[in-house]
Amino acid sequence: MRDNVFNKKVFIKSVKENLMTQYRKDLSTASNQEIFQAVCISVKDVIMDEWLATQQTFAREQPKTVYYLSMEFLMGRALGNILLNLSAYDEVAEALQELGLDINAIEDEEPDPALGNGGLGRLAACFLDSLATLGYAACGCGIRYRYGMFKQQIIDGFQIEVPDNWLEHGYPFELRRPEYRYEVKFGGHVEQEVDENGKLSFVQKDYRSVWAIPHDMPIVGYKNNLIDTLIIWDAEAKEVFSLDSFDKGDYQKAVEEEMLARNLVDVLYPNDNHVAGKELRLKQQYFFVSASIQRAIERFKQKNDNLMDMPKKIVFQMNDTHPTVAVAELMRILLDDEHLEWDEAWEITTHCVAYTNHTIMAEALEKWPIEIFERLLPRVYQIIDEINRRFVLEVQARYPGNDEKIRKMAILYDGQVRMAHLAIVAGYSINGVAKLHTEILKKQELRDFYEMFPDKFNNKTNGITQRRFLGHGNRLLAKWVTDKVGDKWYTDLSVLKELTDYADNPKAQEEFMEIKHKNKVRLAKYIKEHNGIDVDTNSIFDVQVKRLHEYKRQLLNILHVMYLYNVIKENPDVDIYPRTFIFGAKAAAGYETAKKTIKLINNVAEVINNDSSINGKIKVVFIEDYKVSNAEMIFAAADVSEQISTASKEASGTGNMKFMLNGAITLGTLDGANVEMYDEVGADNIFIFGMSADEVIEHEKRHDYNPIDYYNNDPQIKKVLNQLIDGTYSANDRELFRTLYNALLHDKEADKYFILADFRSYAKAQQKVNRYYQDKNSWAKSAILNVANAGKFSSDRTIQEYVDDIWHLDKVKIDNTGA
Ligand code: GL2
Repeated sequence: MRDNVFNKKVFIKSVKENLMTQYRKDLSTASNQEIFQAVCISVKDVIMDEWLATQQTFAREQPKTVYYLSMEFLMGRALGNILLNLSAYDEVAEALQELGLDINAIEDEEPDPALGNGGLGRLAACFLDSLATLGYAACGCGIRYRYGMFKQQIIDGFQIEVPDNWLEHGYPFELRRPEYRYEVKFGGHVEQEVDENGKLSFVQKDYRSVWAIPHDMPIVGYKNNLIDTLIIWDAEAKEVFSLDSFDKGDYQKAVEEEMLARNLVDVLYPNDNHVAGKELRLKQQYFFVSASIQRAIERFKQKNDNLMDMPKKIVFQMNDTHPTVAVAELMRILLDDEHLEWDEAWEITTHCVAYTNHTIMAEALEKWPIEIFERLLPRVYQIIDEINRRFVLEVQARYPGNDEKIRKMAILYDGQVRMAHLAIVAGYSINGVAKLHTEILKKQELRDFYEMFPDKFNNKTNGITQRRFLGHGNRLLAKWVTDKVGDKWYTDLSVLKELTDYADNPKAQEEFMEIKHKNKVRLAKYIKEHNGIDVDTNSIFDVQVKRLHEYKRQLLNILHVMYLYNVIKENPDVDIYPRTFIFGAKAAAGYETAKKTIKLINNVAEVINNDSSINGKIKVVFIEDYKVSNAEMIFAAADVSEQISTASKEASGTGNMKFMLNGAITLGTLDGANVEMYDEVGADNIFIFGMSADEVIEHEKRHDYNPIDYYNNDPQIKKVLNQLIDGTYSANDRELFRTLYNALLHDKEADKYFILADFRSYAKAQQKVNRYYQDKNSWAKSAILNVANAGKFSSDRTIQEYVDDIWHLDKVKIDNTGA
């Protein structure tokens, strides 16, 4: 079937027909957007058959299914990825070429569905790709935000947020399924009723409710005919309110329900690793969780009549604390709708839910005021109260008289609902996302829970999908790898190890560097078009792209650039190989320090890039609107990957892995998954600097860090910091960067992220990079070894570990004759 449609001739005919039926246009008059839509319809035709065949197979074979509950799925563009996984990319590219069209230009017509902030949301997307490719029944469950992650514009060096109206032209790959809608209730109060058998039940009264309408997105497995589903839920008012209701006296209610539905899924909160604690956010969480669980249970009941068997067929993986209200919602449905006893419901729940922790940052730990919770979700709150009551008894039995334990571990405490505690008490598995992170959880953050439930804890080091981040993003390198080791790496990344044989081979090194150069030319063109800056494609491309956050220390990077600039100015003959420092980062809209850092980077760029006296030795570029689609191009072009978070703060990182897979050499701290990358690639092929996680944690405990000492004792550091407030980079407003200066030296928690403590060690590592790059063969060898040792970081490996240790899913084979 695939052969047929992706036969070039058939495909071209189908695209032309779609243009005619959709727009009454031919190729000469259609816009690229219209051609994009027409191409998608042709592709969808193929997908639909396989999707149906997959769902029929699932219905017949009843494999255990993972429901991956996540507030965020940072999918990125679908078309190219789908074509790649259908192994039709080249055919379609050629077909389009015959029509005089460039596939890249057509792909560029697709908006980036940006239903996520950063690493956590992109991880969810990589996981779905791996689940489908490995042949598992999986259902991603999320929210169809009308506005995804904002688009970033840089105006006069400042970040401006522009709404991301990704649905403007209609999204071709989503399928609206109103027939599978569910009601989700908010507010009101709970009444106790006694039924005819004398059984007590709890009924929510006077609530407001909305319909949750699922939209299905296909998740195409790689060359295996299997298509899983991502459900994103939209909200609709239950009754379209009409003046009619006025007479019935429920006009007010109808208006409120209309408003509730309209606001509910309007926008993704643009905070990464930080909670704003807004009531609407809790509504969003409950909304998609309730709908997803209702759907899972209804499907289960179609083929099973004993709810106690649910754990054999269903697992809910909670992606961070955001969906952990799932614990109580599942209990509620089992108790109130299915009329099970508490112990039965608890038995099922505690064998169906598992929790992944993605951060130890205190400001990211979700706690909701009981007042909000009780008002919004009165019945769910009652259930949490009961779970807490029983858990506290357990703690008391285990640690008699130890009130401290209760204070630290209770789910309800100090007027708040601690979502992580709810997840840990109910979840049968708790995992961190890199070895170091899991150890920190066990020894520090979740120590009491680890002591009580040691068997629940496990590590699952993150991964990335090689199909998007090498196969699609770096086609030149993908082809080179295939020429060397065959194409098995698409589904088994460990075969990259075989590239080790080429690391010392001068011809292979030359080919590799030539590909890197071509990718740099491609990025330089993008930078010229978007920033108007000319960059030297022979310079070292030194890249830091990720969300802007103090702990990720973009500030350390730019302070070092300021320092280098001083060095060059003072000593124009200094040995510095030309370097382009490339940044890309969005800051949460309300995060002032992060936004100031963006402004600083842009102002430094302005000064340095326009100083002809340094002969273009260093340049600084801030790429606007960093997102999945330009990320693919950036990774491919990078020589140096900056992974410089304060040790212990970055739970894992996944950008680090994407750079590695594309042959960039990491300059980083021993934090998150960098530790495991170091283990894989070896000390000679990575630049490590800075304090260890243990050292950082020690200083934090002892409160003995004083950044002023570094300022006073190191004249070059002093000079750089003074330049923040002497107008060097803000001639018209010397006070502009005062807050950054104070944050480093004078605020209460001055230099919270140990920038000055790590500065010298970082500068030294940078100096090593500078020297090493000039030894072309050694550099090429290390770069190739990075690719060769990236195999561990495939999300296929991660997913297989989740399956083996947590989910226990069945592998499914889809008959390729289709439906
Ligand atoms: C994060 C972590 O910060 C990041 O280190 C990790 O790689 C990802 C995925 O596990 O999760 N946690 C978090 O809240 N966000 C992340 O990116 N937003």
